Amino acid sequence: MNIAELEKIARALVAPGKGILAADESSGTIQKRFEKIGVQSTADSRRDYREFLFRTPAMREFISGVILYDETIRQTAKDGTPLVKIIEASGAIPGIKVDAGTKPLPACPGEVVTEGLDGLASRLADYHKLGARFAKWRAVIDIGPGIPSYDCLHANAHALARYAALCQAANIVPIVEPEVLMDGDHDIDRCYAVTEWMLKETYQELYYAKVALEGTILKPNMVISGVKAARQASVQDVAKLTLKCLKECVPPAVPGIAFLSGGQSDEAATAHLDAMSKMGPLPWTLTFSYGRALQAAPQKAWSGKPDNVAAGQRAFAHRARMNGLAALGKWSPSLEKEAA
Ligand code: 5MM
Repeated sequence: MNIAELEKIARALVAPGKGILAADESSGTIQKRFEKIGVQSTADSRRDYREFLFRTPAMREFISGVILYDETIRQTAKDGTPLVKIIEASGAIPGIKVDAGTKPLPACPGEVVTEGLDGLASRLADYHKLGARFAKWRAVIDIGPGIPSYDCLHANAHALARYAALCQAANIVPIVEPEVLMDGDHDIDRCYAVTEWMLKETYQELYYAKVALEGTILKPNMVISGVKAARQASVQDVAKLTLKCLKECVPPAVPGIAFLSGGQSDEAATAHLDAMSKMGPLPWTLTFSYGRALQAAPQKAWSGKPDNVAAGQRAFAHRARMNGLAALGKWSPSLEKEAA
């Protein structure tokens, strides 16, 4: 493990005004996204879509890294150029999702654990050869009556730590993603309590697994009201409580925190990041690692039609720019009207 090299990559992923494009939808998830826009999900349609995203000129200015799915890291563009090379040519770092998704956690009704540790060391070595310099593993924690349980948080935190240690041994920066879902009708205080508990467990397990925090990135949820909660917390409250929770739990050795969007609207995800960035100085750099909040607009604009590729790229460039500004605390709602 080369900690200096890992730290260099981690810091590049959270370079000022840049963030991560989470384009690592598994086949099932991308199919659901494509169904919404009336596009059949095939290897070619997935390639065409991702190729135009990665060829968008705004990548150079606002995107530091791209998280890929196994299929995508091996795919070539229409002209035969590997998609990884297109990402590298934009100045961004290729990354790879290495978890194998969630499975029900025995004896814990309604709870899941993320799998994928078996054979991970050799998969990481292969991915490094294919160009990946960082990886991602997502743990999923649901809030509901009587859940989450300690068993669920512990099992998921332990798996995250095992994954992170294996990544570092392969000279790959682990993005540690413990996602507390925003589904449900819980209030923001309940989200705070569960997020704090999961982050405490995660950093404890990372310590036991001897993970060098300097060579990691945290990808957390924001502390936010459940989507079905009667009262939705304000942007300022989300920003204040998220930062309070992160300061309680995340050591300053971590170079950066790249939030997931989790189902927030595009503009809410941007507004929350911007509000937090304006509340600095902070011990770590804040940025985005959004999937839906970066891609919903370009998917809609494209809708699978070759003639709409330019419109799709404009929509992606706009969201990338809005979030790049938000990472610097320089966004304002009026900028949204400038959608190119
Ligand atoms: C892009 O979506 C990712 C892959 O999801 P599946 O494994 O279910 O296909 C997802 O892990 C994503 O990277 C994060 O959850 C952040 O995405 P959002 O949409 O929450 O910003």
